[in-house]
Amino acid sequence: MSSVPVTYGEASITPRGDYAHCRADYTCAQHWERYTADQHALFARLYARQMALVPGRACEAFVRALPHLQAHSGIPRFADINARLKPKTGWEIVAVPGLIPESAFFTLLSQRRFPVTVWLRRPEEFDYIVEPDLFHDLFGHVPLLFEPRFADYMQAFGQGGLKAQGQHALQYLARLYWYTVEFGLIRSDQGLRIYGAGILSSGGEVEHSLHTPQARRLRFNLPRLLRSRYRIDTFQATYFIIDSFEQLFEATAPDFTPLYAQAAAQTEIEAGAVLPGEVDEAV
Ligand code: HBI
Ligand code: FE
Repeated sequence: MSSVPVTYGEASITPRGDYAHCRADYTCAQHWERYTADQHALFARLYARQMALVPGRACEAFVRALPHLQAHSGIPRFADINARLKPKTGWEIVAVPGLIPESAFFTLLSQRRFPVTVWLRRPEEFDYIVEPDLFHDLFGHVPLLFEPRFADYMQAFGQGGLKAQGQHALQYLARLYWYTVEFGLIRSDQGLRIYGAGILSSGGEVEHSLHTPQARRLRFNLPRLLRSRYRIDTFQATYFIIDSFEQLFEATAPDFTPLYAQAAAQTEIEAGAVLPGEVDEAV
């Protein structure tokens, strides 16, 4: 399987990673025994950096699930995490060489199989990396797969993605993924919290997402979100806030066809743009 350019957000990236040995569904072996001591140490440093940031800023379900990763001292075996994850929500993580074509990605999500990249960033990429690597996927995405309602949403998203392909609507689903799974915020009794993996695995965006006055924070509004463009190479300029994972799951339950038609008939909204009459949510 050769590495073909993959759409990631609004960019097309020729992914890093060894695709020569992956299966037809793009899954491969983790080869945990091949990670070096330096890579385990780098992973542990990334983990420690985020653990100094996420308590009090990540949503409760994320913080509660982190111990299931057993990742504080280095890179965990995916099989060990699956032994705890599968009984909880029916999800399992599968190893992939890196970014995979959208159809393969959606297919895995629809089967409750989350693709986790096997390669880890280089030390010089400690602070920033564009492509999802092992740390982003494992630390950012896997904890919330232990949360039943979010786990249901992720499978529904995969099923929706398979349907969207026939309707040439992947760009809209990519925006939904971006503004929820990657960069979503959620209301809690203790205040605004983060559930987006792209924020939770980032050294700088945790603070930015909750506090910077430069960013827009809007109530989750699906028609508005589906028109909203975004950037993959800077902190986000707009965030959407949900009230609960139930709200997210229910909002995405109906047939999206009319929503796609509505989005296609209206102009796109630039990242960070303010529409007349729109007000930011109180943070
Ligand atoms: N592949 N491994 C992997 N991980 C992703 O997050 C991913 C992908 N392929 C496509 C993709 N994300 C985005 O285009 C989603 O919006 C579909
Ligand atoms: Fe991601």
